[in-house]
Amino acid sequence: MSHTADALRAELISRIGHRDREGAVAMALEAVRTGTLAIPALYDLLADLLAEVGASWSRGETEVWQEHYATAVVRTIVEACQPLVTERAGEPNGLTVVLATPAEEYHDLGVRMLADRFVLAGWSAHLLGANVPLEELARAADALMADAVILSAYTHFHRTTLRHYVDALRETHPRLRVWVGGAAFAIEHDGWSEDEIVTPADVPTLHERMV
Ligand code: B12
Repeated sequence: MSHTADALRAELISRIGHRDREGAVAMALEAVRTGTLAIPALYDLLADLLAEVGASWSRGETEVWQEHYATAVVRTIVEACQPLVTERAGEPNGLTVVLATPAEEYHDLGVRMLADRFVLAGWSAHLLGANVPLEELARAADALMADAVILSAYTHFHRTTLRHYVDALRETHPRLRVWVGGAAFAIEHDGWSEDEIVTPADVPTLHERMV
């Protein structure tokens, strides 16, 4: 992480610690507006920040409500970036992606950030959010004429559900590309092919895989 990002992360942690929600949001938006930090770099920083808050909870140094508070501030920052994402959207590539997490997976902040990364890369992105039943996802993919579906999982436990979603979609929608990612795949990819798993860094060039 760059020196600027390091300094901003430390300042954001401090503001969140002092319950200065408005200050934290203003500071993050200012960094993006002035070009100090690109939107994807801000999102990487925010993901790191939450991982740090989570680790601090594991060590018994942070309470659950404080973790929730930090998550709520981060979500506000991401939502507040919306007009800037629209302003900076990539040249439209004519492709549409639908993003969701599977049933019982409530960690959807990562996939929320990912939707913006797709917009910045020129895709039309439709976010369905967390805990989406397979049948509803399939209906959305049809209605929105999706070229690709992105599924996210934080915990290893949800990989079984993801496997079922991917296999089922492949059967009913053979022309749809289905990619998975998220913290559940951070350590190993057992049972998954390299072609099925993507990372945020892949997003700017994913359209090249659509041919
Ligand atoms: C916020 C949070 C919650 C919130 C989620 C709110 C929401 N709407 O997202 C709530 C309160 C709901 C929650 C609930 C639970 N949580 Co929780 N939670 C967290 C926390 C603090 C932050 C997670 C987060 O949003 N990170 C930031 C995002 C941006 O990171 P990310 O998801 O990894 O996404 C990045 C990349 O992975 C990538 N990405 C994500 N998806 C995808 C997909 C693709 C295709 C690609 C390319 C990339 C990609 O994009 C992002 C970077 O830009 C973590 C702490 C930690 N250490 O991370 C615990 C944590 C994840 N939770 C945990 C647990 C255990 C739970 C609960 C079981 C708690 C409980 N007992 O009820 C429940 C489970 C609920 C469920 N069934 O899903 C554990 C998971 C342990 C594990 N690995 O198995 C953690 C690690 C806490 C801990 N230290 O134990 N949680």
